Amino acid sequence: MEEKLQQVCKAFRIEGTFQSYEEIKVGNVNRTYKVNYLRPDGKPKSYMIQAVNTFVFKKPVEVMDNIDRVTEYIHAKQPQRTVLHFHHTLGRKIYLQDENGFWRLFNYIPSTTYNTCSNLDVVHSAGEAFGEFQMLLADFDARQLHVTIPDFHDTRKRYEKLLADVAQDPKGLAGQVTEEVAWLRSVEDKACRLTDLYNAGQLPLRVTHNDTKINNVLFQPDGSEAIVVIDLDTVMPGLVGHDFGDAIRFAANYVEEDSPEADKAGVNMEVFRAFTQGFLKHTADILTQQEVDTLALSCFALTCELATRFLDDYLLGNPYFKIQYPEHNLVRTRCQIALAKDMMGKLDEMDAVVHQCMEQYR
Ligand code: GN1
Ligand code: MG
Repeated sequence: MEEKLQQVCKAFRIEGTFQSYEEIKVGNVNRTYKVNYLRPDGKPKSYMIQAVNTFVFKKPVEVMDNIDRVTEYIHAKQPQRTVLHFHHTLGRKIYLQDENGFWRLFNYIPSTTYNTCSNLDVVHSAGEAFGEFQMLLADFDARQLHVTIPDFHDTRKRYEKLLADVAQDPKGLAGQVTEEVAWLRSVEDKACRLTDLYNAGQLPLRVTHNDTKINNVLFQPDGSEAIVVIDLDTVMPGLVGHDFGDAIRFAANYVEEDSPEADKAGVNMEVFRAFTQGFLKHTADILTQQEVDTLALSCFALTCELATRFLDDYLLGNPYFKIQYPEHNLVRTRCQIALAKDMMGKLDEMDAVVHQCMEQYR
């Protein structure tokens, strides 16, 4: 690996001498490495290299094009803001495609990240960061972006795919998951309501991040202040509920998304409130009433949707999500289902918090 990473650095014209590297084990899709260099002036400098998963991102050049457009747009509006800086190859490309894969390289930003988080200041900042991202792109024409993963958050289609794969059962695993499938089916209409409302023309299409896990926000190394939103791979046209719902699914859960202790999963309402307050601070002015009214529901929708995705991947032999052990996707599924069940009982309470926070800003 070391040799490959050095080759990549060379292609991106990194100067100095290679010191060391480490794999950064975050993300369920791409592989990420931090490489440490000594610059010609003797100062240390680190870079991040990612091998983009081309099974997931079938058109990685379009992914990079979306990222480029969106970061340029934000940079033009707020030049002082930190953005990810992707290096260019000699051919002026921000990626390198070779026989080993699809590579990109960006500056390492000294920072801290969080997975589950009970520090409410951090959660509030994360909400602000994702809300601000949404707000800054509110006037960006979503049609300019490539749809890099078609139907990414089409919950109906995710259900259809799961049920088709349960029927086909290529690995003979469906018998193990009848309970999970039955529960997901029992809530299908509720889970798909966001998708249905969009299809009925009742929710506006926006530019969305689509992967708003709190660990996709970099924070100041020693504090709770957010620096920048990262992982723009799935920036695409989408619904505000996709960003809000996915963020809550991840950050407000008492346990990590793949916790084997599914019985401990559930929404921490304090975290929910802190994130919502942060998120609405920048978005209250741009959201439609229907969008506001469906924010709580979107959390349930996104949680069920991800459960169908994890379960489907399990049934297919895990071609999509990286796994650390054979049952990993099943464990993830169970944890998401447990969270969704808890959300069902808290929907009214969540909705009330959303409306209280809106009152604060309107
Ligand atoms: C994947 O790889 P990562 O962690 O950025 C996935 C998201 C899921 C998430 C669940 C392109 O994101 O949709 O919500 O795992 N990304 C893609 O942890 O499918
Ligand atoms: Mg991602």
